[in-house]
Amino acid sequence: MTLSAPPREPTRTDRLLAAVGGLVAAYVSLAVADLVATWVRPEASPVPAVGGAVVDRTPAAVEQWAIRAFGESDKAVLQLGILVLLGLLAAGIGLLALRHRAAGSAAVGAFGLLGALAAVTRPDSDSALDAVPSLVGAAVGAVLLYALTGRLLAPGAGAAARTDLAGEPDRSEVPDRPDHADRPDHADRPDRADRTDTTVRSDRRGFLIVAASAGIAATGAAALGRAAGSPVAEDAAASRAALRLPRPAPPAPPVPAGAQLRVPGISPFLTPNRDFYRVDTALVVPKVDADRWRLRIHGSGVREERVLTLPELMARRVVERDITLACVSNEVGGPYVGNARWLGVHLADLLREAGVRPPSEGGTADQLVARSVDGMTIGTPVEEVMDGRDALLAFGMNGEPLPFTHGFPVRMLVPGLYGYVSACKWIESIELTTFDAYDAYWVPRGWAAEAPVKTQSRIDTPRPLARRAAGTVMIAGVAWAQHRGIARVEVRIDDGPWRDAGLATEDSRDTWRQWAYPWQATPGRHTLTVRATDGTGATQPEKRTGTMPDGAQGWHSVVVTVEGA
Ligand SMILES: Nc1nc2c(c(=O)[nH]1)N[C@H]1C(S)=C(S)[C@@H](COP(=O)(O)O)O[C@H]1N2
Ligand SMILES: [Mo]
Repeated sequence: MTLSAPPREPTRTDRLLAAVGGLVAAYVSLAVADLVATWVRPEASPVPAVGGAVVDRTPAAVEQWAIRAFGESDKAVLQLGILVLLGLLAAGIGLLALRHRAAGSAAVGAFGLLGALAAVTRPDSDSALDAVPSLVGAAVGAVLLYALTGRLLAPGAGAAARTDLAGEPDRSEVPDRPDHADRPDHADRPDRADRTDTTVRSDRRGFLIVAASAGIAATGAAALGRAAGSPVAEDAAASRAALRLPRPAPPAPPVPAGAQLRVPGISPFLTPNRDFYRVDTALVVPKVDADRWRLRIHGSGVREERVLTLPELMARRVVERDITLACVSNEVGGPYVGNARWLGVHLADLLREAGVRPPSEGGTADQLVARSVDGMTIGTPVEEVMDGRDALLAFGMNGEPLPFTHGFPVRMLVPGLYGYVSACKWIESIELTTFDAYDAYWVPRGWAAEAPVKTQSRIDTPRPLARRAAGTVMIAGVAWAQHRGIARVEVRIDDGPWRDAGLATEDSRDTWRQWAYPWQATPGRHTLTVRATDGTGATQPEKRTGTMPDGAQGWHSVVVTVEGA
């Protein structure tokens, strides 16, 4: 056989298989990387790492749109998007490998480097080890792709037939052009074909066997890895299970009985933890080991830098407070608000002990920047934190340690401020600085540096487009204006007069307040509208505005149909 035999043109089936080979190699790479990441650090797995890098570089407008369009599934959608894009690229790399075997593997390696780069440049990465999952995954993928395309690359059948040198065409060959007639009718002898590089033939059975076994092995290994769990996450889960919450002194009074109205469909006064909304940028929920957790307090006006452990924090005077938390991304009538009973310590006391004074007392720092283990930065006005309100470092939520999704082991909370400027989860440090000197995470993304909660009221029942029988229909919901309190809620039917709704007993001015209005419903389509007045006497403005830059406002209304008797 001579080397001058023209290589066989890849058939459509070869191309299809090459693309499949690219996909299998990518899948195996990711599964291996994910498995390695369970030992290194789950956040260092390539998809969340690249996803995190994408989130951080996403323009504010796109991020806003994503939150609006996909709500709390925005992260799932992003990861799915990355996987789809990766799938297309992987198929392309498979095709490239068919043209140039080494180039295909090099491309897989390049993606591995990209993943590794994303992992080590994440703000929560503190070790070059984070590059390992992507690199190991890519190495395995590159070798696999090389092996797979080796099964396909063939000067093979067509050329063989023409030159009558190669001997055995692949029996499974289905060329684009019908040239079966030219084929010598020889038996398949793969061993001989492998010996001379000019007689390489498409070994599709071998391809499928390698692809399937690699795919199954990777899936199995990944499943085992998941089942065994990440040692990192396990330590954290064990530390949470072992945590004994301290008792508040004095114990908080129970929620007043009248704070909870008996109206079906109304939001419960206390939101159960599993129903509490979740908004954050974390693609993998940080699992912090409480035994290793430390909080560092430093910066302008701090006499001496302090580092606290969780037992030290819990040994302080512990308070329990009901506080309603709201997200600035909550549209009028939206779901990103919840109310819980939090257990924690007063942040202002800690700051005073450290020597910090608020600006009104001549303090040098007007901004407190809380930083989380995953690199989030949240800027809060020092004045509000120290003005006597219950700004907390919280470790308990509705009677249990904070759930991982809500910031275990410790988060911040400042009644009256939106979460993005006050409620840092997985907190690890507090720096005293100025608004001039530092922009926290959301600020360059178009959100206001300071953002007190705007008064909002929401109709929980009836739901939009509900149908009800004529007669008494309870219209009910919640209203909130944290730290100012809710003084009045009014309801309007169509263009009628505003009528006072009944208010549930106030728990505290830092919590939302339920309201209800018994409506004598008449047949037809009706628009129900609500508005609230806060403790300062300010009534919600009618005009709706979007959430950017400092929170939505406007009246919430729903349209319902009342059926005749
Ligand atoms: N570390 C960290 N803390 C965070 C965020 C985040 O993305 N990362 N999001 C903030 C925002 S925008 C809100 S509204 C609240 C939401 O808290 P929840 O998820 O417990 O409801 O957390 C805040 N704390
Ligand atoms: Mo938020």
